[in-house]
Amino acid sequence: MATSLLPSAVSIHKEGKSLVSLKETSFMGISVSEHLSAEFSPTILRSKREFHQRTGSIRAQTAVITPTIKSASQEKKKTLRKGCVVITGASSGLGLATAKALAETGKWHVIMACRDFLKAERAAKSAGMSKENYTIMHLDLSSLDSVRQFVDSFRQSGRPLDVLVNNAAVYQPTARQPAFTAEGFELSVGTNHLGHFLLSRLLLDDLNKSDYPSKRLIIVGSITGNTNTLAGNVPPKANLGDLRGFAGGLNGLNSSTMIDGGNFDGAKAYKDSKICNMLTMQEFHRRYHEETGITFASLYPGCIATTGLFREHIPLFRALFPPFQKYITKGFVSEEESGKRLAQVVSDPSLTKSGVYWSWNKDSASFENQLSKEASNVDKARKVWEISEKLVGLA
Ligand code: NDP
Ligand code: PMR
Repeated sequence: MATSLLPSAVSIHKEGKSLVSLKETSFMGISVSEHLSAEFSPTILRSKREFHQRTGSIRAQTAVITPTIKSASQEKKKTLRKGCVVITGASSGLGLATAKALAETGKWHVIMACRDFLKAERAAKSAGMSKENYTIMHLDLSSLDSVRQFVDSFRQSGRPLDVLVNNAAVYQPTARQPAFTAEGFELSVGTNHLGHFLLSRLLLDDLNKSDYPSKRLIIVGSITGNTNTLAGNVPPKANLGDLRGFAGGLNGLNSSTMIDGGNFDGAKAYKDSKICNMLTMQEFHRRYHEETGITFASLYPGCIATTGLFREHIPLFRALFPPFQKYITKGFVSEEESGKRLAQVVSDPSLTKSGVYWSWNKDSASFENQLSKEASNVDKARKVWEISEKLVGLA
């Protein structure tokens, strides 16, 4: 296949460096400040050559004329087709661990939708994933053009879409000034919520077309966006307010960069983005579950205190956070364990219920958890949906 035809085969270079200055930060009573030079390395995009054609067996299922005399081999093919799952942000942490867990079963082909192709390739290799079980495709969720290009490239690959996992996220707890997406939305909500919102809306059709027995759309949520928990009450607390900043486009020009219209706070913006993720999952469920049979789900995978999510936090935080979660809150979970949890939400036959926010207890057994009042507010979910549609150009 001519890779040059694919939008994702073009080389794009992000230019420049950005100097992010960190504000005075205190963790457990100790106040620290420092400066971080965040260098955005050029992103090399390549497209994989191994675009396997969709097997005849997938099509054959819809073209069987004499269903009464299905041969044993047809039945076998039906049960043996590999599922195809797209995981955003699969180059590290939870996304990588999930990709690995699913690839290892031999039952899944994982599309690792990542902004840094080389990083993803190295990560997949060092995780020991074998080549026939994954494909890396470029996706930068902080650019809506990139989201659209990804959808085009994915469609050109000819693969079916059986499960979509919206996992990628950025967290900027120490940024003094807001950063922005290509379209000028505050970076955390722009990437974690709006990028995924457009991706999910565009790929809903593809999911709907899949003939896989259980089609799922998963959006990773978190405890810290839920104010009905101790973790969710650590300041700054998530709060979308009356959505005035969101309605204004989060651009810091004619509106606030924060959804509730307040002053910029990177940690709050992340938590707000997680509420949007959880509200969006429920709104998808209300609008599309009955009609499509797709399972919509969110989850809190546990506190994976060692991941790259905390890369912009101060070194003291990064050093103390894992032992704090391990020995004090006991909420710590390893990347491997969190990957197994998300992999369950992708493929476990017992987790097909839609509209659910999954969590796991101390014995690592899954249960349906309660969302906070705000993260389950039906009216707010509808408003967030409608504003998001406008911001990403769907309405
Ligand atoms: P990581 O930082 O390890 O992983 C985040 C992934 O998102 C990385 O692969 C990163 O890519 C990718 N990403 C960031 N920005 C973009 C972008 N613009 N376009 C495409 N990909 C992007 O963090 P985690 O694994 O911890 O986080 C994964 C999910 O888990 C998030 O949704 C987070 O909210 C959630 N979560 C995490 C918890 C934790 O304790 N760690 C707890 C609860 C939820 P790159 O490698 O190029 O930086
Ligand atoms: Mg929290 C049961 C208690 C619990 C749990 C499960 C978490 C998870 N945290 C808990 C409690 C506390 N935290 C307490 C008591 C404090 C005050 C010392 C505390 C502090 C704290 C900070 C400063 N915690 C944090 C931070 C972060 O910067 C992390 C964050 O909010 O990222 C958005 C974080 C987290 N605590 C968690 C989890 C899962 C996180 C991070 C990841 C996330 O929600 O995505």
